Amino acid sequence: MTIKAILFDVDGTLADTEDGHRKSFNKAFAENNLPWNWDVELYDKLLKVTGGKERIKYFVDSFLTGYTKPADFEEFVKHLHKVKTAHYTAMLRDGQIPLRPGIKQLIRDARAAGITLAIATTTSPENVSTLLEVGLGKDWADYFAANGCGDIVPHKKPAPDIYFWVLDKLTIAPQDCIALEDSVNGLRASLAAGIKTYITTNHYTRNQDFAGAAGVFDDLSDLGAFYRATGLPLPK
Ligand code: XBP
Ligand code: MG
Repeated sequence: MTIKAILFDVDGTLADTEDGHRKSFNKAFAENNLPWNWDVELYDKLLKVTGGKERIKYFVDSFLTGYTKPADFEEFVKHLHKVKTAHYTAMLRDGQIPLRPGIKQLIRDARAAGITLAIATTTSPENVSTLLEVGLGKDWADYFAANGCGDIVPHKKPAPDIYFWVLDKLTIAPQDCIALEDSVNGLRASLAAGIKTYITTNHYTRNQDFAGAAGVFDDLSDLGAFYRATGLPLPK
């Protein structure tokens, strides 16, 4: 297999973002006078559902008792999520969430080798652009031939929709790509789209079941090992 494209998940994969998301949700709740606080243990459970708005609704439906939803609940969730996104992107702009080890070099090496790069994530577009502008520079968008994110598809991961969207945009076959993911939800999405998938784990995903993955790494600090495992061309 000659790898023609690498499709990157964002949260947990390009950067260790989930605690930044968690703290930003909590700030949005506090500012809206909600006595909700997501600690690490609870957030681990809430990560079962991808997408920030979907996660808030899952929390309300499955973890709250005695809460009466306001009549405009959908709008309220959108508002909370907007406030959360403002806090999260401020953290990114402040440099609080760096790219994970090896990511910047992998992107540079793959680009130099003529491999197409793309984003396939559930997170919001402004989160992707801010993370990558800070991590890669103002010209970050030139690196990626497709930027699949947020609400552009009807079903978020573990549904394969975002991967199908990206494959379509790139007009490339799944057999010519690899995906880089960090979670079982991401893995289910990429495998369902027929894409060979490598995993880098993090605090929240370390103990998940990655059956079906082509390889599982703690991180990409040893890029040589990753290139040997994937068959990606080593830099000259
Ligand atoms: C990541 C997510 C995201 C973030 C929050 O999943 O589930 O929803 O937690 O982002 P994956 P938003 O890495 O599998 O794509 O609040 O912007 O939705
Ligand atoms: Mg992820």
